[in-house]
Amino acid sequence: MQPRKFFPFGSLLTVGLLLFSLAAAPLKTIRALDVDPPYVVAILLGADENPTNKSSVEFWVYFNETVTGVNAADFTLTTSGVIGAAITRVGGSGRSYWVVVNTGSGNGTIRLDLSAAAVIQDLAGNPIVPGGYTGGETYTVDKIPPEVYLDELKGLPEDKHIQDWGFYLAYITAFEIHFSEDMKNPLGNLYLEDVTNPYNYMLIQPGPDGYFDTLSCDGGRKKDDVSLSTGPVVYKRHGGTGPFTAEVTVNNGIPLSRGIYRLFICGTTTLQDRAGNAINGGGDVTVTFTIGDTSLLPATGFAPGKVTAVDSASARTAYASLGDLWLEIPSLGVRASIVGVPGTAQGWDTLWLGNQVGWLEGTAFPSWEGNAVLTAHVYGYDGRPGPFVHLNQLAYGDWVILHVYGQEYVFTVRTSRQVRPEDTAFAFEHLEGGPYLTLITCQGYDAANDTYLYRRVVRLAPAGSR
Ligand SMILES: [Ca+2]
Ligand SMILES: [Ca+2]
Ligand SMILES: [Ca+2]
Ligand SMILES: [Ca+2]
Repeated sequence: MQPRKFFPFGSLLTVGLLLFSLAAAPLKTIRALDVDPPYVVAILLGADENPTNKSSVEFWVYFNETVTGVNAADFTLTTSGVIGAAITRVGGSGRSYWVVVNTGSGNGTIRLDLSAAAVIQDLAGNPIVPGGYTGGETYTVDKIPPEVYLDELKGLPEDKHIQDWGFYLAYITAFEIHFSEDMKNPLGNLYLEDVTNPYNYMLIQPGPDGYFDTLSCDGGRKKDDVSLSTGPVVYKRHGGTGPFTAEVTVNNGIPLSRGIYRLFICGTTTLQDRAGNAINGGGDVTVTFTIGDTSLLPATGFAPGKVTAVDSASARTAYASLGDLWLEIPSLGVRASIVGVPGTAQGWDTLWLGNQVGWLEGTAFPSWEGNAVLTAHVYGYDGRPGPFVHLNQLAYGDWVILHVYGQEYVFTVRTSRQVRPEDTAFAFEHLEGGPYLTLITCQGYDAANDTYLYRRVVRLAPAGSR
C-alpha cells in the first residue's frame, strides 16, 4: 500500500506566497530596466505545404519578447507573379503572432515582411527596431494544373511516338509519359496522388463487345473491358529541372499483342503537381491506339483474267489521300499514286486499291527514315493486272522513283525475294540510317484453291548508298 501523500493547507499557502513573490520581484525589476526595443526574430511559413495551391496561407511571426499593438497595418507583402494577394487577418499574443494572407490569383511567390512603418512596442513601451524585417520565408504559389505532353508520349523500348488513334507495328512493354512540371512523389508508391503509384495509370482493352465501357480511372474498369497490369513506375525529374517523366511498365513487361488499347493517365484518382493541383484540371488524359497484326503479309491478288465477286455490302475501305505522292518504276512502265492503307488489328484491307499503290500505315512514311512498305495488286478483283503484276521482274540495280510533293527520291533494288505469306520478318524489318522502300505483292496463283501461295518482297535502298 502506498502511503497517502499529505500536505497541510498551511504549507500550500506558504508555497503559493513564495512563488508569487519570486514571480513578482523579477518582473518588477525587468520592467524598470527594459530600455531595449523589441524586434522580429523570424517569419516562418505556417504550413509545410510549399509549394501551395491554397487560396489562403498563414505566416508565423516571432518577436524576441512580448509585444503589443500588432495588426495588419504593420505588415507588407513582397510578391512576384501573383496578383491581388492581401493580408486578411492577424492574431496571436506575447511573442508569437499569425498572419493570414489571401494568395490572390496567378502563380508566383509571396513573402510576409514587417513594414518599416510598423507601430509595435514592448511592454515597457519601447518601439520596435526601425527598418522593418524582410528576412522571412517565402511561399511558392502554383495554381496551374500539370499537363501531359502528348507529343512526347512514347512506347518503349522502340521509342515509338504514340498518338491518339494511331496504329503501330511495334513491341511495346512500357510507356514514357512526359509531364509539364515536377509531380508529387512521396516515398514509396502507396499514396493516391503519387506519380509512382501504378493505380494512376490504366491500360484497357474493349473486351468481347468491342466497346470501351470504362469511362474514367475513378470509375474503374467496367463491364467486359479488360484491364492490363501497370507498374512498376519509375519517375525521373532530372535534378528538378526536368524533363519530368514517368516510365510505366505494362502487361508485366510482355509486349502488347495486336488489338486496340486505351491508356488512361489519371486526373481523377489523381496525379498531382507538388502544390496539389490535379493533372489536366482533374480529368483523365486518354490515348487510344492499335497494335497491328503483322502475322500475315497483305493479300494483293485476285484470280487473273476473271472477275471475282466481292462482298458489295461491305463498305469500301477509305484510303487516306497522301497528297502529291506517287511511285514510278521506269523498267516496268509503272506510274501510280500512293494512298494510305489504314491499319487495323486484323491487318490491312487492300481490297479496293485498284490501280493505286498502298502505303501500309504503321510502317515508316515513304521518304522518311526507316522502312516504308508499299503494296499493290498483282491482279485486281476485275481480273485485270495491277501495278505490281511484273514486280518479280525487278532486278538488282533497277530504279524506282518516289515522287513526294515535287521532290524525287531515287531508289535502287537491293534484293528480291519470294516468301510465304506468314514469313513477315524480312518485309517488316526494322531499318535505320535512311529511307528504305519495301514493295510487296502476291505471287504464285494456285487456281485449284483460288489463292496465292507466295509474296514477292522487293527491298530498295537510296541510290548511291550501299
Ligand atoms: Ca524591450
Ligand atoms: Ca502547377
Ligand atoms: Ca513515390
Ligand atoms: Ca467493353
